Amino acid sequence: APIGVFDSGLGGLSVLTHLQRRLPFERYIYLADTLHVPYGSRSEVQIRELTLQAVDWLHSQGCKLIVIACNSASAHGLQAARRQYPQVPIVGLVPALKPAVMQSATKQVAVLATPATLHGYLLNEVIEQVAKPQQVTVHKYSFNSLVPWVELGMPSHHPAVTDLDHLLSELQAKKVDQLVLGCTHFPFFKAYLAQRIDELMTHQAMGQVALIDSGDAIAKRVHDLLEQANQLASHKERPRLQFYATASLPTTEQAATRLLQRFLPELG
Ligand code: DGN
Repeated sequence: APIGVFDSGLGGLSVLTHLQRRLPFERYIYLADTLHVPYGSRSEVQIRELTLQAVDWLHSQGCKLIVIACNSASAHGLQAARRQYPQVPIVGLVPALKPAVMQSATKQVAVLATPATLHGYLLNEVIEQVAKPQQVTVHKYSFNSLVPWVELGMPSHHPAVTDLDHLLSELQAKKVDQLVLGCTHFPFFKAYLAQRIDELMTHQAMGQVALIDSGDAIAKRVHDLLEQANQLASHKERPRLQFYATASLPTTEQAATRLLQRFLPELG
């Protein structure tokens, strides 16, 4: 049986890549809700409804496990989805704040995510339980330009580039040394950020900033769950990947291909 992977758009492809690396024998069904992307600025009720619809569809396709590869959808739809489908393991994403808190020397960390994730209960619980006791300050950032930039396949001239540069100057001013990429769209610009940080460091305009995402931890979690349930594929299942989108925009397929070819080797 396949593993279902769902995101509001193409961001979840960053998670899919980690899954495919760790679990290369598995078959995957990827669902991008391109009709409704972006989720980040929608209401909690809308996000929950859309997430339930997506999980429902993946469930109807016979998925043995479902990954909600979107922090925004997990923040507002994970609990409801688990209640609705108790018989299927459902894995959700939360910004990887824990490792950031543990590794921070300056005790200043930043989370870059959508407003929905930043307001959500899942993240704020981790802030209370992990960051507060360590006396680490968590700075929250959100830019509307970032998700649409990735959905377009990251063309080089886009307002998102200016926003990322603005973010870096903020991080420098606040002495942040850990940046959590709290949206599955964001690992795609890891390489750009790393290069800019290097340039700024050369000019002594900035200290080192570690870039942290949840992709590999999620893949490990999925592996462990399937292993425990004795459901790991024992040989290569075909087709390896079926890609579905809720709106057939001609640009979606092009953008997905571009992201996978051009930016995936850099995901790290
Ligand atoms: N990829 C989603 C996330 O991880 O939060 C957000 C994208 C969106 O729909 N705004």
